Amino acid sequence: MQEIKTTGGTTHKELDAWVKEVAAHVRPDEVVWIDGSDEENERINNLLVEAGTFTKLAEDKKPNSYHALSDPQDVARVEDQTYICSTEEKDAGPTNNWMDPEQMKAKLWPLFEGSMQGRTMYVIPFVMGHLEAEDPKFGVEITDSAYVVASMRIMARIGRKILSRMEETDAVYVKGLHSVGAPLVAEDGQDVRDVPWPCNETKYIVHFPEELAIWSYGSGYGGNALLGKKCYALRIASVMARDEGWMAEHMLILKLTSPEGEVHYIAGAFPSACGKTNLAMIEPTIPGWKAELVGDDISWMRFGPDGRLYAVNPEFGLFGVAPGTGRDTNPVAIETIEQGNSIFTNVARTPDGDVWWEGMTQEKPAELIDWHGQKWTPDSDQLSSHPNSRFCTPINQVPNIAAEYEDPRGVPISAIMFGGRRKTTVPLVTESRDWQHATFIASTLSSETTAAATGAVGVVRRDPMAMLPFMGYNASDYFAHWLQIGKQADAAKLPKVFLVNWFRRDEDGGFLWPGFGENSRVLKWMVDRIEGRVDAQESPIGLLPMPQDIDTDGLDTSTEDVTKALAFDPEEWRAELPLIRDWFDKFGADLPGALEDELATLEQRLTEE
Ligand code: GTP
Ligand code: SPV
Ligand code: MN
Repeated sequence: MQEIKTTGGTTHKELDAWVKEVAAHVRPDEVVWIDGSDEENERINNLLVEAGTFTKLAEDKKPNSYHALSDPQDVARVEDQTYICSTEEKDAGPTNNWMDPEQMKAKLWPLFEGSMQGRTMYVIPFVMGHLEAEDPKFGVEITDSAYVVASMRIMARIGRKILSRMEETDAVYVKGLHSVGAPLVAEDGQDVRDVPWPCNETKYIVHFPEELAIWSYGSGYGGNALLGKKCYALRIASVMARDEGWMAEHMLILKLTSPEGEVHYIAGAFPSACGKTNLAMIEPTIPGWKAELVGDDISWMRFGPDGRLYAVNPEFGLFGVAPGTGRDTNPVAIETIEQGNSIFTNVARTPDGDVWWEGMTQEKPAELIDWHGQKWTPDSDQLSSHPNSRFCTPINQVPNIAAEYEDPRGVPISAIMFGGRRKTTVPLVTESRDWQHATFIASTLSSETTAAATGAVGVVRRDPMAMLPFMGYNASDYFAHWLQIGKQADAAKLPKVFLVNWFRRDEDGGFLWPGFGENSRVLKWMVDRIEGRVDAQESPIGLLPMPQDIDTDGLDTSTEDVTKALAFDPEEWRAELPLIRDWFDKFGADLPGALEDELATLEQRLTEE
């Protein structure tokens, strides 16, 4: 067999063998091991500019930053093509697509055959979480996409330093294999011209949790292609967490300091495009409160020696929804991206080499190149940017990043929020009665679907723990794991758990609650509850704030709207019961009895109301 030209390599024998085996099958022109250096990054970015994938933004607008437009068919996660291939179907559970692992490989391995012809095969060593962690979680992504290399460099700790540690410890690692599925040689041997965003109509995002492997084919989009993120840090890691007694969750992590100097770390689970990044970067509107960012998307939590739950953000960058991000809504994000070193995908470009998207400024620019690459003016009846367009930016550029982000031990969590987009029914804030009730609330979390995944937008679906698309195993077992975490701990040391909804609407469709920085008022109430400063009122769905305990000083929203946002309406909740019942029916006898009990209690309380 002919040797394939290779730059770099490894002394990790098993890794070396795997890379060679893959290379022989996908048949790239060359193999390049990614070292993570600045020179290498410059080379990759230049390649992407030459290929037409990247347009460099003006240095005086966004230094060292690039604009990319995807194929219009490759803009979001493909949940219907995402699989958990555990050996037993039961281990994938009723919420995941499943196929027998051998059958899936028999289907996919031929797709990968020759799939990298005419391209470079990159090998990216990475670690999710800290390299200095007690048990660092390594991964290697093989990819034929330079865009993925450039993005992974921002989103994860990658390169030579990671690989050296893997070699020293002969580390176990997650094997990520990714191809855009667009070889540059046709079946008849003719050369194929490359396009700026190669991808394939056929897409598969496949996880083999028992083998710590991920195979992703056909897409270049973030969550489908940056395998350290959702595929590893949530789907595969949730399986590791189940087995090792910790938690891998779809949560932001926020450090909050009250005017009295009390520090609380709060985690929050919201489905995709429902407000995690914005809340993680909140600029409180109430005087004296300080917020700092620890994480905006993923939280790995385990018990510390003091019996509290500690959270780590395993990521290195932010992959944020662009539309709606503006100086008035999320000034911290704007300050972060202004420092540059970022990739902007499927947003609009301005004539002077900057980017723009809906919600960045109140006033629309006179002229843009839209996300289809077409001329756009404010008269256009189309959006300039795709609703799931994204900024990808280094986390260390966040001006108010908490110093604890760097601490491999993580931060002790005082409260966990669950939230979603609900036009009706779900009040602004509700506190759970205890961990079992919290698990019930989380397991029945619901939200209107968004553009972060392909498919219909705005449809209410259950999204337990905001993890529906990210659980790497059976949801019933996942609920049982949550209940078990509660049993393991001293109840007094467990985080308090809250349900929130920033998205309730009035009859005219307007938001009842202004959201964004004003959400600090709700955070303040949570801290008051944690500190035992205020009482709450019992209701069938949990504990509700006394109206006077939500600080509305200086709030530019009518008392009537605030009251409506906070209201618990028994009628609406009675209408919710059959939906929750339907959802639980999916799990049959596997559903933990404790959750069944909680639903029975809710039904009973709502009937008595
Ligand atoms: P993923 O990165 O996909 O997981 O999304 P996310 O949960 O990080 O959501 P993000 O913070 O990016 O917000 C998604 C959209 O919701 C953006 O368009 C925001 O402008 C909007 N949004 C965020 N917070 C609020 C809020 O408090 N109120 C309202 N009305 N909109 C919000
Ligand atoms: C999400 O969809 O939840 C995201 C973007 O954060 S992605 O990385 O594509 O999953
Ligand atoms: Mn986000």
